Amino acid sequence: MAVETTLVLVKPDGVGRGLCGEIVARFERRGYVLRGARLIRITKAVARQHYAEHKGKPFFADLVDFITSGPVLALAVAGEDAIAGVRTMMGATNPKDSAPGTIRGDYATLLGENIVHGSDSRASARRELKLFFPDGLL
Ligand code: DAT
Ligand code: MG
Repeated sequence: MAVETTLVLVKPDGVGRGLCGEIVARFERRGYVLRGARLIRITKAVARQHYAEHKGKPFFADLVDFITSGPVLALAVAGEDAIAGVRTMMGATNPKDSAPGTIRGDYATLLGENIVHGSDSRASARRELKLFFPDGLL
C-alpha cells in the first residue's frame, strides 16, 4: 500500500459529451485528490509518445487520430493505490465488457470511444505524467 499519482485523460469523446465534471466528481468522491488538471489539445507527436506501447498495432494510427481530434482533460490523480483503483473505476478496455457502475460501463459502448485513459503501472504513470505535466505537479 502506498500513495500513488496516476495520469487520467478524459478523451475527446468525453470532453465533447460534457462528461468532465462527472468523471472528476467520481474520483473526488472516492477520496482521490487532484494534483494537476489541464485541458489541452495534444500534438500527434505527443500522442505517438503517449501510445508508444501500441506502436505497430493495426489500430495505432486510429488511436493517434482520435486522441488528437479534440481537447483532452489531463488529470493527475493521487491517493492510496490510485493506479489500480482508477483503472478499476474506469472498467474494462472494451465497453462491451465494462461492468455497470464503472465509467466505461456507464458512459461508453465503443472500443474506439471509451471516454477515459488511466496509467496501467507505476512506470507508465511516471512516464505519462511527465508527458502531460512537463512542469511538474503541485
Ligand atoms: P486501456 O485504455 O484500457 O489501457 P489499452 O492500453 O490496451 O487499453 O489500449 C489503449 C486504447 O486503444 C484503448 O483505450 C482503446 C484502444 N484499443 C485497444 N485495443 C484495441 C483494438 N483491438 N482495436 C481498436 N482499438 C483498441
Ligand atoms: Mg493502456
